[in-house]
Amino acid sequence: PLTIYRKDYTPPAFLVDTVELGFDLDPHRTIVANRITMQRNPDGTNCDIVLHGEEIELVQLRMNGKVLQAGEYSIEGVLLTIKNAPDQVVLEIETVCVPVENTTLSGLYVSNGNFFTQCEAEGFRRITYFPDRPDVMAKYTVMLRADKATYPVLLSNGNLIEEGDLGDGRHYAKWEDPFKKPSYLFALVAAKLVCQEETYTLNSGRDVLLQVWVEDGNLDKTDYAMQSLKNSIRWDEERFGLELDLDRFMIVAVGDFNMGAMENKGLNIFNTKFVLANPRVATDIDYAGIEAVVGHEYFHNWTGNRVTCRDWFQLSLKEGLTVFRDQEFSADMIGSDSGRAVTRIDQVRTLRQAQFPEDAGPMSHPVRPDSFVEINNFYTVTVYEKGAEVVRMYQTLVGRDGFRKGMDLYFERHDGQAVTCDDFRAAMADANGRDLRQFERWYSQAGTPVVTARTRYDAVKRNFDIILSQRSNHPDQLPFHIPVAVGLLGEDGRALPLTLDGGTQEQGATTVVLELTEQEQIFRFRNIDERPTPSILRDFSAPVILEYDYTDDELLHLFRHDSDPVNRWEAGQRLAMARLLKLTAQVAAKQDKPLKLDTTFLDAQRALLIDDTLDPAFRELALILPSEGIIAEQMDVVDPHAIHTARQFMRRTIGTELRAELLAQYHANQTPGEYSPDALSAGKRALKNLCLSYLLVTPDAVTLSLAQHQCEQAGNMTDRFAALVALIHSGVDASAYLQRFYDDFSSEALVIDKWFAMQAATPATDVAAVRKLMAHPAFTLKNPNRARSLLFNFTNANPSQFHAADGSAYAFWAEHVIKLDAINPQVAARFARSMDRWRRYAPALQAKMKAALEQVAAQTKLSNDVLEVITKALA
Ligand code: B3K
Ligand code: ZN
Repeated sequence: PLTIYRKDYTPPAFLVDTVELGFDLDPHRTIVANRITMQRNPDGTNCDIVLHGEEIELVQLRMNGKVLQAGEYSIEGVLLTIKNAPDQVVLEIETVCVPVENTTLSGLYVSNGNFFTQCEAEGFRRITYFPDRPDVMAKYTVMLRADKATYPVLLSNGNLIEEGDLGDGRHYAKWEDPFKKPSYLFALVAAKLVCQEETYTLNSGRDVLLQVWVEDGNLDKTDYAMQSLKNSIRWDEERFGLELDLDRFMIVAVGDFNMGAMENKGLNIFNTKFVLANPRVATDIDYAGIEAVVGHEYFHNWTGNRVTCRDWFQLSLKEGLTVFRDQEFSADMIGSDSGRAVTRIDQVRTLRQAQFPEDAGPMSHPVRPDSFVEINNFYTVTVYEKGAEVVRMYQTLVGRDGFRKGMDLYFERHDGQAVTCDDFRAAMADANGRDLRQFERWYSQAGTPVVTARTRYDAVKRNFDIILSQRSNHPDQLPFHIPVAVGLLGEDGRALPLTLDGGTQEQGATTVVLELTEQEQIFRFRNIDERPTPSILRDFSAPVILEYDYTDDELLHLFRHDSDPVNRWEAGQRLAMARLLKLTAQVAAKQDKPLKLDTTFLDAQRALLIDDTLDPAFRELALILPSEGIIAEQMDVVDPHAIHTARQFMRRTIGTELRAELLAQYHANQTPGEYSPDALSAGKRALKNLCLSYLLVTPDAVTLSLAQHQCEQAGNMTDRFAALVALIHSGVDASAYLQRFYDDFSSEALVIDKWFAMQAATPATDVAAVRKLMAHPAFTLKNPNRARSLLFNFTNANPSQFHAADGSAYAFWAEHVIKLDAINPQVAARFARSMDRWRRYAPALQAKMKAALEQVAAQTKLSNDVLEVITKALA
């Protein structure tokens, strides 16, 4: 397959002014008429008209009114080329596609009998021939025609300008988008749907129509999405001065969708998972996901749509920035500092769980990649979440106000344009008078930098030095520009006021941001009366691995007193990790000595658990042990079974040693009364349910009946789900509860996904049990949510079974990568990545993983998507 390189970018030879699309929608044969007006690009370097097209049948092509004959154009692969075209061109293109056969869910497809589109990144070419690249921005008019009874709702981008009947049972709707956009933001929906709608008044006084479209029967699940949309609109006005530019904004939910949602101009299309919620079917995590994704897609309207990407290598320009914006939105919606910290800790967990491994594995790539085979493989945690960290670092370096100035300048310069990550960095630098040239390396250099800290205290001169150095695993990399936020704690736990030598911090500041730009630098704090405990990388101020030789006592001190909640949590994670690694080594060495957990650690956990001055949500996070995946990342040779045994031992010990306190907190954190997804209530439920899960590691009559009672009586999905998960993880027979859950929710697809997911992730579920679940009538590989819930959860969230010694789960993986690839290459390629870290496992497992990878590689009919992932894994 062909590799595309960033360095090969050339501007388009022709620019498009207007696009008029006509659709005669039929699931078996949709006819698309496309009229494009284009003109030669004065900045173009090539001279031919180049259009993309894929899986569509060309019926007729006319240029400036004249039908082009074979020979007057050429089609090679996905490219249609017209040589020697005049400077002004009107193209009229008629094509046919077959939506009902489109299982890739890219382009125009059918889901539950309704039509939807997904065009990012390169799906528009599956609808019509077009210069399908984001730097070609045009105005679109769209005419939709379809059977009225089957597809009563006809939607596209922008404003509805005309609708009516065509006779013969068909009707039409004409839509016009007043804004120029790249083709990847085109969308249409033709469906039988209903909507919740509302007129909303912007700060400026202008009224806009907001709609959330769902299938009939789901209108009782749209309130939270609508509320989140209104909150998003208000937040973007207040925080960034950005107003909704359309008179109408629509969200449409679809059950078959490759990702979370899509920011099509004025017509966001969403995975049902990120729209539908009521207390009966959705958990607190689902509610938080809806708020974040509704916000994310809405914020794209400015960061992505009004200002878009020049090419797909710049994807993080819109995604990193928009993730950062949705993170800030969610944090601001909670409001309190402690709530904000909880969202930050969640972000750090995601980075460590998913992004650090990606950056250390075969798919490692810079935030702005240099090459790809299939762009859909680069919608990654690196581009999204690390990209968001990169944006966050600007804010850390120039401050909140400085960041706003940078954003203002970015829009002032680039509204209506397709630009690059360099353009964004230049706006930040210029608006703040800062030199951010070195900062470019965050975009160009892959991998997670390691920052090592050493300290020395001079009691006579009262100086405390922090010596920071940086290194990377890539030999030829240059030093990064790293903001390292630091605080110092006195012996009594107080935050010491800081005087940094040569610094400009405010009088009395207790956190300062050190800027590490060289390989090694010394930072000196003056007037320090006692040897302090350093709190380094506060608020996780950079996406790095921090090495510092903390003693247990220092970590315990930080765990008790650090005023920075992220580092307070981090100290607990370090304490736990040290123990987990020791226990894992002991299990792996098969020593006869019984495993032991020290009382120091248990006492620290206990003290935190019962500290009512702390946010329940924070306590919950601080009590969760690092995941098996995160532990694996710390080991040179991964032994998943030893990790599992060690972690289970720790969980069991916490459960038994802290039994009384866990029970007390379980009862103290009940949330009686009507369900509310607010952060405080959700935090209480999270803590309560964590207590329950610890108590159920070794269940007894009392704890078992608590879980059973909660399962039977819970008034919301969060509690019911948590109780059932605790039961099935406890080892007792929970089949009756599982069956009851299934029966109660058999008509709620998203809940059935949970039913599959919770079973897939249970350590008792082996590959044979997964195969049995796949035979269940409710299972299908064709629906991405369903496939993810069972298959992905098994390979990614059930490591002790995925790595079964006989390699049977690897063979299962290979079989289903191949099966999924024949249906949906994007989903298959994601699934293929479960094997990314294969080289790190013990030799016996590694050999079996390699054999499974080779089995997939040997297939002749692989998609580019899967081929790229497998080739890189084996390289
Ligand atoms: N921009 C879309 C992702 C499109 C996926 C292409 N395979 C969702 C988002 O980030 O908002
Ligand atoms: Zn996005």
